Amino acid sequence: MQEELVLSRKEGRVGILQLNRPAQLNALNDALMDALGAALLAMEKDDAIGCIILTGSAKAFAAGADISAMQPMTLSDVTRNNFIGRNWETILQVRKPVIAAVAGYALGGGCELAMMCDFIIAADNAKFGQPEIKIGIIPGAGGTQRLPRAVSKSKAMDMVLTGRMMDAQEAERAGLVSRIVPADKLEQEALDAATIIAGMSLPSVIAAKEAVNRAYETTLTEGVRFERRSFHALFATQDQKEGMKAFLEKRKPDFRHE
Ligand code: DAK
Repeated sequence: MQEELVLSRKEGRVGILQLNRPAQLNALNDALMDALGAALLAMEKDDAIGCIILTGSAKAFAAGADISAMQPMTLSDVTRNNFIGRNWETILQVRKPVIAAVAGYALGGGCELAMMCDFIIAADNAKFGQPEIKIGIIPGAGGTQRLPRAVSKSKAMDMVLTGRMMDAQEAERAGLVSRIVPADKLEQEALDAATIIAGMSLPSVIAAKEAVNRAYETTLTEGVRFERRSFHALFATQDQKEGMKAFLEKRKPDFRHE
């Protein structure tokens, strides 16, 4: 029987998805991306999940799109089948936070997938890169757009044009990852962060994610206006009343996600 390409489990209100093609360093093929999309959408629908972790193996988050699958593809193939567009960006439909927990290689499509997550926690052995130029292509799943926004134009150009990797320390200095942890603590650190987020009021978590993402898509004035509307709207939730009441009563809030 074929191993599942994406392993899915729950820890409390946290959903954990693990890419599972270890022999190919989690190289991303169509079947895996279909499985990942389906698993993400199932967690998005599940009221018992408030935050999602996406991770790989100890050696690789994902070493990129599957080169053996891509090598024979023609322009006609990739255009007709909407290669990448069809199933690689399902993660962007998920409104709950998705944390990338990255150990080992996050290269090419793997780095792009990590950047589509809301933030990246890196193991100290993580390596990031967009090496597509070395195999005669360029990043095709947002790397040329998200990397400069994350690390500046100069560093993104360096990475995309030379194909070199950056280690976890450089990635943290550049702002690509939010924190670095020892490799053997990665799972726990990601779970701790996700558990904190999943314990917040889900409507405010969704509003917060949407507002931060808006910063990438609009002007400062429009972004602040958008934030203000969402901020005002949260006063319609029970959880806003409960959160503030609990603070005043010096107790933990009992959020019902309503
Ligand atoms: N694809 C397929 N197989 C891969 C792979 C990949 N990306 N990366 C590794 N593997 C396989 C290796 O072939 C090897 O398989 P066997 O020989 O054992 O059968 C196995 O995984 C272990 O790899 P290595 O033996 O190479 O392991 P090492 O530790 O020596 O080296 C490495 C690790 C990560 C440095 C090396 O494997 C490597 O350089 N891998 C390729 C990294 C890479 O170039 N990634 C970018 C792929 S291109 C598009 C949109 C997006 C994209 C493309 C088009 N369009 C819209 C058209 C995205 C493109 C990419 O991501």
